[in-house]
Amino acid sequence: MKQDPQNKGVNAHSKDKQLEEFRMDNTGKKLTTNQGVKVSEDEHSLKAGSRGPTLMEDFHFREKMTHFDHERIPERVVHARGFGAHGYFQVYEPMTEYTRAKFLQDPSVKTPVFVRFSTVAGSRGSADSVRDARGFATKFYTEEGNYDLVGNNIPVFFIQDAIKFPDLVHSFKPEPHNEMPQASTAHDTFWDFAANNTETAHMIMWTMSDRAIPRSFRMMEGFGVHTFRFVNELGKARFVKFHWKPVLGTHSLVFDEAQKLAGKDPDFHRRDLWESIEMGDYPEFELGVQMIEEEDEFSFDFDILDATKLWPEEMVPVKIIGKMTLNRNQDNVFAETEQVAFHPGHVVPGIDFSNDPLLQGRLFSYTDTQLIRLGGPNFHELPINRPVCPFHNNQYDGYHRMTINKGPVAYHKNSMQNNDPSPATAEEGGYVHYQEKVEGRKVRQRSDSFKDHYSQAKMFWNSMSEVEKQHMIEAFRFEVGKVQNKDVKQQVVDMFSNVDSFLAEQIARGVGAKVPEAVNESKVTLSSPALSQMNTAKSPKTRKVAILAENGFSYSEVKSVMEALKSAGIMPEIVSKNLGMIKGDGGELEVVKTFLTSHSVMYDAIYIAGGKESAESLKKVPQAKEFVSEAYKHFKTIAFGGEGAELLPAEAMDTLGQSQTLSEMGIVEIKSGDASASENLINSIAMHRHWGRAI
Ligand code: HDE
Repeated sequence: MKQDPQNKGVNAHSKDKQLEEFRMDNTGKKLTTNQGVKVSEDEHSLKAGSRGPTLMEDFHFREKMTHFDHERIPERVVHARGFGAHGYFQVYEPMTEYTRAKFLQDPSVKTPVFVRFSTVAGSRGSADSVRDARGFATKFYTEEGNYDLVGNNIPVFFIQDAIKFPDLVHSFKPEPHNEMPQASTAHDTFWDFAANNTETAHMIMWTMSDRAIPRSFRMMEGFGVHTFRFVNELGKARFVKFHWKPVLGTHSLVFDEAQKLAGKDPDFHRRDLWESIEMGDYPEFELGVQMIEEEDEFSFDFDILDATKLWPEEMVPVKIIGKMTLNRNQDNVFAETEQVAFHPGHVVPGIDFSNDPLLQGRLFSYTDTQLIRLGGPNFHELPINRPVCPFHNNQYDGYHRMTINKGPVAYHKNSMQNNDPSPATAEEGGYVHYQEKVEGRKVRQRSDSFKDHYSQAKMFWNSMSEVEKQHMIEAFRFEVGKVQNKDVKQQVVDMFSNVDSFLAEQIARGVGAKVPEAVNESKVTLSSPALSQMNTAKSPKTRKVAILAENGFSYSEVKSVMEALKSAGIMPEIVSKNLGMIKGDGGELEVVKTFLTSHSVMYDAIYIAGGKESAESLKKVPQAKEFVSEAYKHFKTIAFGGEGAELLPAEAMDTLGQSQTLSEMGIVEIKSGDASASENLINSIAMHRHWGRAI
């Protein structure tokens, strides 16, 4: 493997170029063994007679079978199900004042990145749309080495000290005696852990909110969670928290839809990511930082080292410093998504750690887990993990070593090799740890400043809209309702009465527990508008619309709506009873999905085409009616042309003709020749969901 000796010229293509040396294309090639010997036959093992036993000397059979037998590696102990994509990152303006990190200096430099999105609890084959936190891990291949920002889509964590991580994970994974349930916290052990470890309260509020069922990886925020440090050239440090803000805004599914998707399309999120990149709709995320001066470390009513606390954006503004664009799908999921090895300890000069006890423990865990998962200490040599800058040291040998290190010297200091490879000074780019003064007795204790478990949980609750609060109540009722142990249910209700008495009462009523009498709810009145998804960016771009049509549909109407949608960056698809062409009055269109191969949960909006004959035949298809009623139930925009109105659900029919109510309800009438109709539809789709229809 060649390395760029000058360490120059890292650009958006550097990683792609490096990976190219490892890519293998079998087209037009002869089949060989791994030793390169051409194979003459690949369907029959070598036998003593056509009905006789297989012979040991069949090296082709043995090699093929042995390799197959060893194809699997252990899945990640958490975040097992994930999906990656390549792209690049560009800073908007030099960050010299705050950090010396080279990739944050020059706005003309495109630093290659690989991102892996994941769920946390489920196995590698579990469904994408489950209620869970999402991992959002980014590897920046910078000219100074790899920097990993290993975050989640939730800004806080369940626990404060890493030593509790194995307990937390054991509680939410399937229960060991019967290995149920898969990819879900809706079971006794998780809620038992929660109620007996009340530092979980804040993150549970997030996982019971819509944040835990994102519409798309492309529409969720990312957070570094911990407090890190930026350190500039002069050695001045500031505390920093990292944020990713999706350009399309932060949007969620509704729970019923998420649950149905888990069956209808378990690959919903990876398909969405893959397809959007294939179509050139590149996902974009802006990088933001919140910074706190070292001297302000104790100016807040929470401890900035406590990972169960966020820094309210209204208090500590998020400075947007750059943008990441994901523009290339991986070539091979195993080689890239599965073998990529992230580690929050992979930092570059200018980025340093804090004493957050959760972060400190992570700094141990990630390399340790790669050793078992990737089978030895040389996982940094795997193509996806290699830095794009040179790397030299005296670490030799080990399983699967690929580098051929030359010469007899594998130690430092030495005279035989002029002391090479030699340490670099800070000026030469050497990593110098921030010289934080530390003093203290060795104690197994947690700081008193970590003891408040409820104030920010309450702030989160205060920040939700009424609709979001209702969703949370339903999520709690679902999850705690699945708990068998009555005592655990009561403990959970009692715990959340410390957050909000109304919430606790609602959970209690739903799960058959007692409404707590002695309520000790948090007195916090603060709310943070940034936490509500109602205040997010709205865009119609990349939304998917199902057009329901049958023979006899109104061709000119559908054609003009389709064109308008496409030019707004929306993806329309014709859904009908059968695949093939359908005839309208004036032309034909191709059906790409049927009521069997798709479902309304796979779309953001639907449009029932006008045309008497089309509407008549759609009415005879029960799945077509279900398609519409489900879209209605999931608060999605529903458009109709002419007779298409006959498929609208009864509640929607009642409002027909009252144009004000119609648009509030997200129902759009397409009148032929009315140019504003398509525009109304596009605006309605951009709203994401129409909560005016709620409850
Ligand atoms: Fe992780 N975490 N984690 N985690 N984590 C892993 O590393 C761990 C935590 C996160 O796409 C593991 O390579 C400990 C917080 C992501 O490959 C493991 C603690 C956050 C991913 C591990 C935490 C994360 C992981 C399993 C408590 C958000 C997937 C496989 C101290 C900031 C990365 C692996 C990928 C994966 C340990 C808590 C994010 C076992 C001990 C907080 C996104 O090393």
